[in-house]
This record gives sequence, C-alpha cells and structure tokens, in this order.
Amino acid sequence: MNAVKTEAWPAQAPAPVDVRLFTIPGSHPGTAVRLMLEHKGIEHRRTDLLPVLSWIVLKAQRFPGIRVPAIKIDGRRIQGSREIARELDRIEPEPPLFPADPDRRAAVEEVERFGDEDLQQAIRRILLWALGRDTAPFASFAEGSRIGVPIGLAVRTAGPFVALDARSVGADEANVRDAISALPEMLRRIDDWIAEGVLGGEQPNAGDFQIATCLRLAMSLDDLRAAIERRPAGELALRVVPSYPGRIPPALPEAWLEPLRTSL
Ligand SMILES: N[C@@H](CCC(=O)N[C@@H](CS)C(=O)NCC(=O)O)C(=O)O
Repeated sequence: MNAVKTEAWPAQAPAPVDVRLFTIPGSHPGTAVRLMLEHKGIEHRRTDLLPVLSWIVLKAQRFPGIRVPAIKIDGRRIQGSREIARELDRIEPEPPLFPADPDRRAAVEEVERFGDEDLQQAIRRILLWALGRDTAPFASFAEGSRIGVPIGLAVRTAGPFVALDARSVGADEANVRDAISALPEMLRRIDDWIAEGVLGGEQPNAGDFQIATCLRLAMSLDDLRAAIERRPAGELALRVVPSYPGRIPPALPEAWLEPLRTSL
C-alpha cells in the first residue's frame, strides 16, 4: 500500500460532515472508493486531478503520499483504497464492506490485498504503456470529470506527464508483457473466488469494489476486453460497475497478446 495514516482521530466515529475525495479520471482505486461512498450513501465532493499534477496537489493538501485515492473526512486525511474502506466502515457501518465472520473477513481481505498490490499495478502498467503510444484516448476517461482545464488542452500536453507516470510505475516492455502473461491466472483466481462466494454476493464487499474496478479499467482496452467480459470475472465487473468511462483502441503488439488468446 502506498500511504500510511498519520493523524489520530476519535475512537467513537462521529457522522461525517465534510467529505472530499481526490481522484484521477479513470483511476480504478479512485472509482472503487467513489462507489463505496455511494454504496454507503455518504455525501461527498470530488476533486478530479490530472496525472502527475496530482502529486503536487496532494502535497499542497498536506497528504502524506502522492497517490490517489485520497480523502479528507472533516479535515482528517486518509490515503489508499484499503485504508479508506476501513475508515468508511468505521464512520458509516451500514452496509458493511467486510463480513462480520472472521474467516470470511480474512478471505475478503486477501482478495482486496491481491487487487491493491497485484491486479491494480498490472492493469496500470498496460494502460500507461498504451497511453504512452497515443494520449488521445485519455479524453475518453475524463468524461463526466471536472479537471479544471479544457480536455483538448490536457490531451495535447499529456505526453510528458504520461511518460513520467509510466516510468514511475515501471510500465516498460518487459513489465507490460509480464502483466499480460499474468492476466489469465489472475482471472482464474477471481473466477474461483466468485465460485467460492467470496466475491459476487448480493451486497458488494470491499473486495468486489477493488476487483471490479480493476477489471472495468482493463476492459476499456479493446485489446483486453474479449479475454475478460464473457467469464464470471467480467460479469461481476459489469454488475458492480455498470458504467466506466474510457476506451483505448487496439494498441498492444499482437505477439504480446498471445498468452490471452491461448487462455480464451
Ligand atoms: N494502490 C493504491 C493506488 C495508488 C496509485 O498508484 N494511484 C494512482 C492512480 S490509480 C496514482 O495516484 N497515480 C498518480 C498519477 O497517475 O500521477 C490504492 O489502492 O489506493
């Protein structure tokens, strides 16, 4: 996880008055947190930031780290989708994001960890590599966002920011090819969790939000969509996140996609 909690807050959770989410258009964990807030009916404002410029804004807002999602709840600062999920359950216990039963909770926490540490980064690397070849599709992710500058200008000036962002997450050829090769096994794991009932229950849990948003972002790449959408993992993603902005036309070299073809 990228952030640590640095501020103390009361053990007794008061009803939040002022909640502000900082995110980036298309951010998978940012979308997960927005959906968790909506699921719990917690009113909030949202600040949409541009990649890399977000680092400066979050520092200016005195967050300890430079990554989104970040949230201010009545002045308290929390960063990271997993930390935020726990804080949301504290301030608004219903509906819960984690099962009460300890074993079932541990299973959801393992899914959440996998989403946060493994799946998110694999998708992020593939996406940033593709946007690094052509920044034009970035505009489609900004649909419904207020980024404070005209989207055409953002796209025209995005090249160096995307390149910096891609470098910061290791979105190079070797890592992107590894990420694509790892996807079939990751999807199998998610299908298994659905079959076991850890994911895909009547009420979405923190793991559902974490995984479904990663898969929806992956499905915004035309290169990946077919490998995901018609399996239980894809169906879960479409149910938990019915709409997700963004579309990237075919961008990845054919040879890199071979592991996905053979897994279909
Ligand atoms: N694993 C973290 C996500 C941290 C992360 O890498 N966030 C990305 C957006 S998905 C970010 O802030 N990127 C900064 C940038 O793109 O400039 C979580 O689940 O909270």
